[in-house]
Amino acid sequence: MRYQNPVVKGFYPDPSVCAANGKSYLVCSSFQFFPGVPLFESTDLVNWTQIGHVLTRKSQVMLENINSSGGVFAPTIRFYKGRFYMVTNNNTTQENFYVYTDDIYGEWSDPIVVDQGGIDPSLYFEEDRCYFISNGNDENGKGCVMQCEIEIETGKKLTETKPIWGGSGGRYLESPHMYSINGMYYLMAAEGGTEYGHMVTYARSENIWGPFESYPGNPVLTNRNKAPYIIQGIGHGDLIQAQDGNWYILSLGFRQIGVWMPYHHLGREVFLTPVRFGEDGWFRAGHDGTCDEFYEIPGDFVQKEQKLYTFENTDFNREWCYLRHPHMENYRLESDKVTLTGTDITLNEPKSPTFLGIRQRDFDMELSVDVICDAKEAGVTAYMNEDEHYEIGLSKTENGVEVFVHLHIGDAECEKCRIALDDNQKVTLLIKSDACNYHYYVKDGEKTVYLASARTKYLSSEVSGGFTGVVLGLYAVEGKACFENFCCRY
Ligand code: 6LW
Repeated sequence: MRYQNPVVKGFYPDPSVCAANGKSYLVCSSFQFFPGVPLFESTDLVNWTQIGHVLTRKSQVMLENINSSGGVFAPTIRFYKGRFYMVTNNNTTQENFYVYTDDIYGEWSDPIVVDQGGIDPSLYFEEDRCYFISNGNDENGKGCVMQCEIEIETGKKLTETKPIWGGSGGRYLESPHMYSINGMYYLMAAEGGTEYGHMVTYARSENIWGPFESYPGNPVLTNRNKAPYIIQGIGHGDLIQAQDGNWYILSLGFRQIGVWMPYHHLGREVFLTPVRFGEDGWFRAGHDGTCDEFYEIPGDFVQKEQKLYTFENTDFNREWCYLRHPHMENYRLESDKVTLTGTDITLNEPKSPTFLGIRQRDFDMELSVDVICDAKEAGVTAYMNEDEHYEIGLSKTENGVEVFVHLHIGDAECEKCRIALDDNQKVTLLIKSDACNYHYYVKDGEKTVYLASARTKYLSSEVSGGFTGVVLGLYAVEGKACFENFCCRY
């Protein structure tokens, strides 16, 4: 069957995947967004359906007043003896912790903290032993993969933490995962940093503590030399065997815009690359070690893509998210309607404004929503973080309602337009986007009135920094607003 990358679109970075009960499960990082760690299910590794989140209770994850792109870093999901484990790093508290569940559709446990530093923790189970792996530095301060054995019931370390592999020479050795395949241990990792130089590398050993021999063809997967090519940043992968015995890497990557000095604003997404083991026991990935947009793979399935997102066909506990820990008394979520009560917290603050977000999944999009505004400000934001975001919104004034388009780009703030509306009971706000621009409109009776445009470039990771991507948020500040007929079409 032919499929197209990315297989999960929009800001779903740092994928990790495991097989269980004839299906595959995938998790992603979530940073300052709540609930934490989106969770997906698949039967073919190409079609992924979100089934929920792992960190659904505030008590499982500290997000209070955390910085943007802090909070929940790259997770790993593993399945051992009927139990799922998700291990991650809260980068703000600098803690590595895991939670577990026996019911993938149910709640997960409270966190169990492991006293080993570094980011990108992973677990490897073998004969009732559990190895805890993360990135770190050796005694000379050089990046390396660190490992200890833990007691899985308590998280207690059973051995010292030891460096086991120093990588292939790239910077930012991250995302280590251990596998046992045909009697050998394979240790796969990311190097190069999570941007244009990103890559997947690996090493193998007969012993879980090493010494590890680097794959002579490292990096096994990278798009760093592929140009001009829309898919970049391929790295941070997890290896998985499909039910038919074939191997794949699920990794992050991003879709760049432009060729020279490119940029990307949708965040890091999930890409699937076929892997082949050679007679020599080394594996190779993709097309000469690169990830392509299209692949033909065995299997009788069709790649389906959801093109339409409405209140009715989504679930507030699945596709939608909040910033940090939301104050739920400010959200009234009904099957066809959302009422938000805005506080005095604005989108410019690294706090929890009244904000209900859904990832932007593609460049070309048409979003419309009807808003009844009884607030100082309410509307839709294309939100990268508190420093970079664009709004189309309504303001309730003494004389009625005004519509505005507001851009916030670092230290530059700009109101592109503000217009008093005649018919101001229920107003339809409209955004049309392509790769390079957002175009803003309001429906005034039967007429669609163009308001302003703004470049996607200034919401990109290259401008904003950090690890997130654009999330489309319904929001309100000081007062109530009701949103109906939400419709986001790709
Ligand atoms: C993550 C690191 C990385 O923990 O970015 O892509 C960091 N790699 O491995 C945040 O996503």
